Amino acid sequence: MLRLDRLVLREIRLALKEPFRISSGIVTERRIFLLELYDVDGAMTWAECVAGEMPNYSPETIDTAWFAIREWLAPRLLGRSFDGPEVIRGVLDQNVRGHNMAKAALEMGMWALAATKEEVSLSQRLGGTRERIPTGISLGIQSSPDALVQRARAAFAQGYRKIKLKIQPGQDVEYVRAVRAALGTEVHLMADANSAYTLSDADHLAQLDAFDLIMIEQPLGRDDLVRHAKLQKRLKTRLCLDESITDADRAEDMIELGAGKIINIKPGRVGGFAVSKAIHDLCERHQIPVWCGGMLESGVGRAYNVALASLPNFSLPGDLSPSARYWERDVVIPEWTMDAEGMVRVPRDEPGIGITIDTGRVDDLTVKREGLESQSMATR
Ligand code: OSB
Ligand code: MG
Repeated sequence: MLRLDRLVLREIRLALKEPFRISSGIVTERRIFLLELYDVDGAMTWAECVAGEMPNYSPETIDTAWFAIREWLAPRLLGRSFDGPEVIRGVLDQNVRGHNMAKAALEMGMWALAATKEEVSLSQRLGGTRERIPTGISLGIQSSPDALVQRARAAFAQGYRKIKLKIQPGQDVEYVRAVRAALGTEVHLMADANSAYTLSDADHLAQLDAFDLIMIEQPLGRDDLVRHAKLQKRLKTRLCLDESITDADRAEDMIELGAGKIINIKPGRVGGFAVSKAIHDLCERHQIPVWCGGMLESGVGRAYNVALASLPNFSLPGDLSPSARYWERDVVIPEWTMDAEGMVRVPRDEPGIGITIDTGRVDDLTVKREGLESQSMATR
């Protein structure tokens, strides 16, 4: 049984080693939203809400998620008993539309709390089977093809199993061509446009077919499954959807319409683990590969993504880069690492999320903190 009696919300600031640019914006310092969840029996876990600083990827931001959790979502969980984490999404969804990342932070935290209490790893609690996950890197838009080639070379040398190149109109075909020419045909390359194109760019995007990409991620609008289906018919390269897949029904729509052939599952974007698992299972039945995307998480969020990516149909490398790719120093001990074969280890033998939070460091980095308690706690 789960019963949350206290939550602590925190914002910490963590500077990226290098600014990360995608077609819709740039981030230099992450505003990271961490949560502490305390069960009435004394168990606790840390969780992360992956909403961004700006609403350029999804409509949510760290500020809207904080508000949604405090005002609408946390009050539904605090002080109530639940049989297990499987039921949490339904409770959070009742008459609250959207706010998936806010819902996910709580829902995933409840899965971790359950794993902690049952003394099993989060990976095992989710039904994960893999012990190591192949890792990919997502390279932001660079100032020139040469600068991108340099970063792609370094990533390849480090052992990454997949290299994703962010693209946008004006910085696409020549950039991808340069990387393919420099690294050769062995390396697994893909491109991610974060919705920067329209269907009228179809002929232009078809030029990318020459570079044997494993996929092109989210070229068109997030609400645009129909046009993605039209675009897919004009491309040899498989489309992968990210922003468009906000729930399991959208995944079904994608499959039915032929709007894409691969799904990037980010548990925050779909509102948590229950829906992530549903999408994973649906795709497995339809032989659609899935992989786990990233949102420039701290090591806390990474633990959740790694656990999810240990499910069997996560058959392509995830955007699960090690801590040192993002930060001078992470907030978890040990930091996340990748071996020379480009694999990240799943902490399957440790209960819960499987890493320790450097609480002293988190305290030092905290710029905003708010405690929420169940009514019964507050009055006793
Ligand atoms: O589209 O996958 C994306 C980061 C922020 C917003 C959107 C995306 C990304 C990434 C980063 O690609 C992946 C990572 O966390 O390493
Ligand atoms: Mg993406």
